[in-house]
Amino acid sequence: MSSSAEPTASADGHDVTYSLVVVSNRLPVEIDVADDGTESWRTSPGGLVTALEPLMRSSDGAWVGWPGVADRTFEPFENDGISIVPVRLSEADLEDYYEGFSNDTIWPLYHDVIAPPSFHREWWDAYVRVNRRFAEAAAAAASTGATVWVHDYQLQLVPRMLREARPDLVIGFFNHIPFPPYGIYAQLPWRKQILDGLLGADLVGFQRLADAGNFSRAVRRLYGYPTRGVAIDVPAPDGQTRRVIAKHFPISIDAASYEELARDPEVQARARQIREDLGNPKTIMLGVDRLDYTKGIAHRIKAFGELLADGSLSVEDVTLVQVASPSRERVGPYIALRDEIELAVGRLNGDFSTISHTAISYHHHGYPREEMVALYLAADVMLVTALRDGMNLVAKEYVAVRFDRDGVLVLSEFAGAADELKQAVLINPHDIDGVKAAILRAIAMPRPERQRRMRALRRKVFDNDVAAWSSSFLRTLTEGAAVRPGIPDALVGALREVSGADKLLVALDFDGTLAPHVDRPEDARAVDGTRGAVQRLLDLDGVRVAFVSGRALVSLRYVSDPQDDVLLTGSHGIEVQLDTADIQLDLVAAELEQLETLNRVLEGISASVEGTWIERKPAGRALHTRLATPQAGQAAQKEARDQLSVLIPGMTVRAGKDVLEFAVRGSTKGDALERLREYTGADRVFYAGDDLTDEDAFAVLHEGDLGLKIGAGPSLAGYRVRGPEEVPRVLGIIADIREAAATAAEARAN
Ligand code: GDG
Repeated sequence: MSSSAEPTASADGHDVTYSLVVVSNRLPVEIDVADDGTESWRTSPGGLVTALEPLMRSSDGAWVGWPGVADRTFEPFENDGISIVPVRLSEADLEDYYEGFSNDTIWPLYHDVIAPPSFHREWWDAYVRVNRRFAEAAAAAASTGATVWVHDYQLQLVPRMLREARPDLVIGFFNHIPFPPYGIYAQLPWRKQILDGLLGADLVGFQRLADAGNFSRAVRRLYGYPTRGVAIDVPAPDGQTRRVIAKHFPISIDAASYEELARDPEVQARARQIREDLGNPKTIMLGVDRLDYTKGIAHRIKAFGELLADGSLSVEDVTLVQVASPSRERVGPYIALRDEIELAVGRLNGDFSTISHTAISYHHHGYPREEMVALYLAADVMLVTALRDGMNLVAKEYVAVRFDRDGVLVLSEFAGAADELKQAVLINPHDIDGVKAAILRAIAMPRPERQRRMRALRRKVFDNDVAAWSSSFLRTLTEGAAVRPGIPDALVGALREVSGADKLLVALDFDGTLAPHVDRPEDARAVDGTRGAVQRLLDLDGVRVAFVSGRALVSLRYVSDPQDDVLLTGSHGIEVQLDTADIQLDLVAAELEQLETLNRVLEGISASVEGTWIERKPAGRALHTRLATPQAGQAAQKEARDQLSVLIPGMTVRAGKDVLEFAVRGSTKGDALERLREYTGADRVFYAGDDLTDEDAFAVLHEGDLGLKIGAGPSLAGYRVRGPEEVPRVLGIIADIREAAATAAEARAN
């Protein structure tokens, strides 16, 4: 029997399935061949992996993708706590699906046809074939009702293929590159098939608002489906309509880890060394790009060359460092681009470099991340001149690294990042005079202005980091997905297993699990049938029932009106009542003082924002914002976070639905469940819960335990039902099974 935190194994014990499956062209690992020929896997660090790691590591997540070597078959394996499902690509697949259709048809088409896209029918056939292979691998890896998140332009047909094979799945797609305006998109001979592929998803995510708008317009033009705001109503085979959401989710980086690297003394020493090695110029300008025609590298070189030629700048004072990391080196336009750029660099250096000063320090290789960060630290001016770019993470990395609040970002308005990073010096890279003026302005910018802009930029990047990005995408995806009513067969089987325990603990969250959510917390009541089902369990030998809540225990007792034998834990485990008449709790003097500060700050905020109120908890306070406007609610929450992070650093903060909870003592429902397990001596646990705080409890379940998630949303729990109305039946099934077993045992004894 599978525990809820473990992947499920089929009868033959081989096929393992997962409740969260990420699908991308490349896996987050690459093969490392040692001198003696032995091979091992190495994690390739990227923002996406970092963002999804916590979810993936919980071991019910898997990553499906190509491992980076052609014509090799690898069995699924685990690397660094992440389950990896490799998809095989042949050399021919690579040429036609990857280099051809993905990088020489879709890539240029989606980037404003900066280079002319090539249309070849055999490339399209390969794209369909390989997309199907990815879809099949994902379908085989996904457990019933799993969430599958497909990434990027190489896999646009996967959502539809997956939906056809597995209508039970919740499917999300994120496009990392732009989605073009209809006038350009319409050139694609397979324009209807691609849209249909994407419409197989429940949620289609884009970098910019404009991209999502272009997609919806294309759907309207080519299919005529009604769209309103972010919603598109797509006809479904059953004659109903299925709602697809198309919305922008600007991607970001793991900003804190970049800042941490930048604060490393060795990295800082390296930054100083770089400046010295360049001959201590007054200004270092930096460009970091994959060598790609979308990045506007030639435009930047042209502008710099003209500034040197007209005497506005001199190589004694200013050096441009250009990292152009090798990319797609077998694709035609990229071969031509490399020649073009290197010719321009060579010419410019020939014209302007001196023996002691090089105009452009050009590097056609990839560097370790530490070196990139040292370069960002050394750069006074960062040049991002993309002609079209989905987001451009380099711009965000530069900002994250500059904890000294210095440095100037020159940023193309055609990069997605420009939507958020408005305090950069924004440019139109096609306007060479404009670029030249921006460079001069950046070089001469007074320090207070540099600092003011950098502070604002940093706020943006740190507020929306990659973890915020992925959780916002997944939340939107899973909240939109409906969970079917009824008790799935697989759940009945799992209940049978868990009910076989000698000592069984049935631990139940209250709000959202036994009782539907209501506006006023004091009005919450368990659904009909709950009390009777709980009583049946209490009457059984070897079964204990506990309520596990985030509410203060008195409040839990009031709303749940529990039978005497029910064990209670409140305030996420800070308060307990285990077969005693009284609630147990202890706080030390320092914690009481912090509690007072907390109270004062929140009362100040709540008094000034209508629709917010404070809930008192024994070891903390919760700021509720449900009745405020979304903007005011968010602003109030942010204000509370900001003030309290300074006044009481290290305090536990927990975000729920329209509520922000602060606690002077960290404790989770996971802690509560551990304590209950120990107290009852249970050898198996059944836990049911509905929200994020219940995930802490699911995370501490053991092999053989059962986690039941109530409602939609990403979860570590292995099973799911629609809402509290199903829970009495689930409890009834446990009671039925144990009663039947007891009767059978009695019969045997007689
Ligand atoms: C696509 C979209 C979107 C580059 N050279 C080295 C190196 N890099 C790292 C950078 C950055 C990443 O590669 C490049 O990301 P970008 O966002 O700038 O651009 P694309 O590769 O085109 O990415 C883009 C992105 O997807 C995410 O959605 O933003 O618009 O085109 O992290 O630092 N890293 C190391 N050495 C190098 O030499 N270590």
